[in-house]
Amino acid sequence: MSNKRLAEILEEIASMLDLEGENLFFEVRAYRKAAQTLETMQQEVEEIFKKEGEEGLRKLPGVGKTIASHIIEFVEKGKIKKYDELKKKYPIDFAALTKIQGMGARKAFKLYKALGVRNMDDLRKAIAKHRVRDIDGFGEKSEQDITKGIEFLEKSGGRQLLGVALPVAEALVKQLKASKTVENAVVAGSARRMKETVGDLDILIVSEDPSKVEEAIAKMGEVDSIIAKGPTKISVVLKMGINCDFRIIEKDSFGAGLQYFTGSKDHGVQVRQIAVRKGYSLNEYQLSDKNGKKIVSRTEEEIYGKLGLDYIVPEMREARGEVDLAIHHKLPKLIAPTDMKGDLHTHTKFTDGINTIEEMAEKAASLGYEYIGLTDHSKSEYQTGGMDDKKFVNYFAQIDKANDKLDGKIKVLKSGEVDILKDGTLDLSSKTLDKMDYALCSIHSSFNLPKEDQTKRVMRAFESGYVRIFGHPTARLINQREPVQLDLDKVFESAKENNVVMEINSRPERLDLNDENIIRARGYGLKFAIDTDAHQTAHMEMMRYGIGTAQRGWITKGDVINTLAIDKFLKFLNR
Ligand code: DGT
Ligand code: CA
Ligand code: CA
Ligand code: ZN
Repeated sequence: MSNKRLAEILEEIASMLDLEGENLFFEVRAYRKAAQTLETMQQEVEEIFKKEGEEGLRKLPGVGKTIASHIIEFVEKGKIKKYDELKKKYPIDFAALTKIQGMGARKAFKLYKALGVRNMDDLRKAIAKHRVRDIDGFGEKSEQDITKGIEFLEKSGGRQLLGVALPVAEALVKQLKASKTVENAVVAGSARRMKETVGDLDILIVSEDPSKVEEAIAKMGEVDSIIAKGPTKISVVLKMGINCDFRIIEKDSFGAGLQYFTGSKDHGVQVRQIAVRKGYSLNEYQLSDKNGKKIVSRTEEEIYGKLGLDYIVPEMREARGEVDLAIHHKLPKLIAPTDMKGDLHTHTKFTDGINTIEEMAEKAASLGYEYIGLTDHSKSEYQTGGMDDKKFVNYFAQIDKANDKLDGKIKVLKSGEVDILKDGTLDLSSKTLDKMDYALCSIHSSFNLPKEDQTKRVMRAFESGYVRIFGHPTARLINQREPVQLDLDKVFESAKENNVVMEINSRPERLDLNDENIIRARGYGLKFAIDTDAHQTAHMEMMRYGIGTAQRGWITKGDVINTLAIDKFLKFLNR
């Protein structure tokens, strides 16, 4: 039995009643409110009912006589008559269809009435026959939008890249904070944990006037439409294609709310278990003692502290052992953005970048770096204008010139992004490779080799002794291309033997290595380079995504080579 399923059912009843008619407005709202209560509650309603009966249920916010009777029906019989009856009239898979960007229950119902569309399969068929464009209120553009929405869902499971979602979340927060009715607004959920993809955004709002907040939300340009609203939660579809849940909380519950809605769910469960072991209880409002009296609620730090835990940063909250470390005061001190002293993977006009050497160097200097490594492509990447050995001679000469001009402001390092060819040889001569301060080597072709061959290819490259950094090691593109098949244990072992550093590529579609593979690589004692793979100056600001990913992999400053000051870094290279 799950609150979640029941919440879905109540939400669906609300949608169906909404379709039944305007006069049911208050009923619709009541169902939505109850659905919200259930969705975020920790205690199972079944448990409440067994202990306290109907009376216990009716104490829940938004649960009146009718809804309590539905809950009881569901607990006792596993179904709800009212739902089943409505469902006969609306045999539509609302949950699936409304995941499509811009598709609400109303539109789904129109599709059903006009074309008999009940589910995704039906919709796909109707789209293929171009029947949607002829329905009143749809049209060709709307048909195309639905097609795009379905494609996005299929490719990504509906999850958006962090690098796309987080800036939108931050823009929303900024606008909300500027609004008079909002005291505070912060990003929570997976975006705050810097997870590589985001299912939906979660934003917490402190305000005493929810109805004004709703107005402020509706006005924001990023918002497509409001899909559900109540006094504590407003859900919207964003134009970007994913949803955003805004939770309105009281200032006094801010810490408890933030801890709860940051997740992850599993981390939250573990933290609440600690509370229970101490005879306390923790929910989204407060940490309470056994008499239900509040202990703390205002900040996350206080909550972790009163539970005897060190503060755990959001990036680590994935139930991977961090709670245990926090109990024993053994959490690692994670890398911070200010630790970075250089970027080791960047491109210029010499291949497929758009800025000059000097422009890239100036940008790096403005970020406070001591060095920047230029890694333009080798010749096999011909579509990028990849350079042969001869062209690299000129490239390095231009870097020397730039260094003279920069006069110590920042050091430009000579490198190249050298293709690891299909057979594991490198794309440039050893003469060229010897002139580099370091070589960053990557796979850009033959992505589909069988695991054994792919692994051998990489190991052969490592054994050449020239690979200093292994660029975007699995070559995956999130939502676009699967990682190459590698026996990572063998690759990591070989990397350790041959002093190869693993890259954490900060580009939002790469984030390669990912958090889990970082943890694995750390187990082999490997070092990391966190780079942006910038193809223009602005890309250098994407370092934050690489750092977030590194933090999710429990990386410390000492694990990362480009946190070394320039002299130490050069020494490291010459080791
Ligand atoms: P996402 O949206 O799939 O990228 O991942 P999250 O982590 O943002 O998940 P979401 O949006 O469903 O919920 C936001 C946070 O709210 C989640 O990280 C923890 C909390 N939360 C949501 N539902 C539950 C629940 O049923 N139980 C518990 N303990 N926490 C929940
Ligand atoms: Ca979320
Ligand atoms: Ca959410
Ligand atoms: Zn690159």
